[in-house]
Amino acid sequence: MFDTVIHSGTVVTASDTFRGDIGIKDGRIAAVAERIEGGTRRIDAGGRLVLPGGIEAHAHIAQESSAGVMTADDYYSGSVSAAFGGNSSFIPFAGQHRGQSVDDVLATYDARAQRSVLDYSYHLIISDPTEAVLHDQLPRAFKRGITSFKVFMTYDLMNLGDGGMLDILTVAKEHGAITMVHAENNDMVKWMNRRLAQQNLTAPKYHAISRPELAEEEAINRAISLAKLVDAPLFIVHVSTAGGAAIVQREKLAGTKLFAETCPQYLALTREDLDRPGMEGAKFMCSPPVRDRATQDALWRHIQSGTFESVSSDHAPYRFDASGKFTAGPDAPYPKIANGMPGIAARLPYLFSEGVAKGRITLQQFVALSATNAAKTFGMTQKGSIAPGMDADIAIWNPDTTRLVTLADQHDNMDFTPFEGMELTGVPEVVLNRGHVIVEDGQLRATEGQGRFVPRATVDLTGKRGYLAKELDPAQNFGARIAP
Ligand code: DUC
Ligand code: ZN
Ligand code: ZN
Repeated sequence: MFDTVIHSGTVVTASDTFRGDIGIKDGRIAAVAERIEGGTRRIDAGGRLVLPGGIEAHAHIAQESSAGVMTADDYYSGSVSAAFGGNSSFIPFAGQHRGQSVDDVLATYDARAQRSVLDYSYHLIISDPTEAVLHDQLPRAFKRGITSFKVFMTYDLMNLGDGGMLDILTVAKEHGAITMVHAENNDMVKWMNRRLAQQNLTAPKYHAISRPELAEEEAINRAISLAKLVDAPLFIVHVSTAGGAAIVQREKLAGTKLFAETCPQYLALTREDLDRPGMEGAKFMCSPPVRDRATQDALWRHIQSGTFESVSSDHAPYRFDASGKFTAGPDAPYPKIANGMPGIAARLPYLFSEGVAKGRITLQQFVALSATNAAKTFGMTQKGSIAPGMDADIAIWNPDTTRLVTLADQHDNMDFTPFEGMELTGVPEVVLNRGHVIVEDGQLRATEGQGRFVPRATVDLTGKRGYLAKELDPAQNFGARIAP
């Protein structure tokens, strides 16, 4: 009766570890039991860990930056790379640039995503919150199950300003969507850029200097205040500072409707990497920038103690050539070098190795950080766990194999990986998406376009008390109606 049975493995969910078999039928998990006989196909997971397939909740795929630079990965190469990294689904961004309608943006990404081998959705980046966008186009996007947005507090062409953010937060809240934010203070960064330029300090390493920790901390604090004013859920992406993480921790304790992630690069790299010879440092430029060892330690402590829902890759693949980093020339000053680095295949192997294999986090935490929490936060209700009725999105890991990271193992369209040469323990050997084996024996088994769009549910705010500003409380504000 089963299409596939995965047997003899150690099954891990965000709450349990147990010896068990999994029966798969029509793309779903039909049974989990001590022993399951039969199956058209039987996969021996002896000596292996059977985990929910990863959900990559932060990736830039087939996306043009505000400066017009296209990522090297499209929905085929990006999803293939993610699959080799132990992921069964992903949620890249669909980016609105100013003047574009959300309907047109989504039509463009729908066409691009036809090539995906993984199930997918999009977070919708809003840079132009016109009345038509807010009250007509966004509600249409919610209706088709796009229940998360990203907004920017930095970059002149993306930054919404505080009023624009309040508008987006309010509309998102009305529809049960979550607003994600890139939190860096734009004016602090621009001021730093001017001071550095006056001294001709334009090498890649000055990118890290130009975006101070305080710029992130100030913006995280402000973003949370804006979200609290209208009691809207907020997700802080790519937290890179100890101070920023501490603010998130404090506000979670207060019951704020707040979620956050950090990324492997903030755990693995430091600003010294931007000081490699020649222009090599450009490979390590991302925003916010990588920091220092003390920050790495602090971020690990926040991972261990629950400040972050997820560790995401922020895969932003700009090649080390004129198509990516160097569209403004091989010696471009840092403000004109595309910032972002690849990492969609390395995210989970890095987190497993540095987290689980080194005893920093439990297997349960690994599963929560890699899949379960993203499924809950972003409304992928069929994914992120191993239980009857869920999609058969599964990754079978060999926890003992050690290998060195190579570019070839990333299976992306990049010409470098910032994790090159790192020794990592733990390899996702077999990956399934909705019951189809997509990676096995180091080979791709998927066919282009087999991934499906996943309509998502509204954000799960269970256990988040929220905040009622006095001035928005009709009982205290003379009856004014300000936000839903
Ligand atoms: N923000 C991201 O989330 N990714 C790449 C660059 C950026 O600014
Ligand atoms: Zn960002
Ligand atoms: Zn990003």
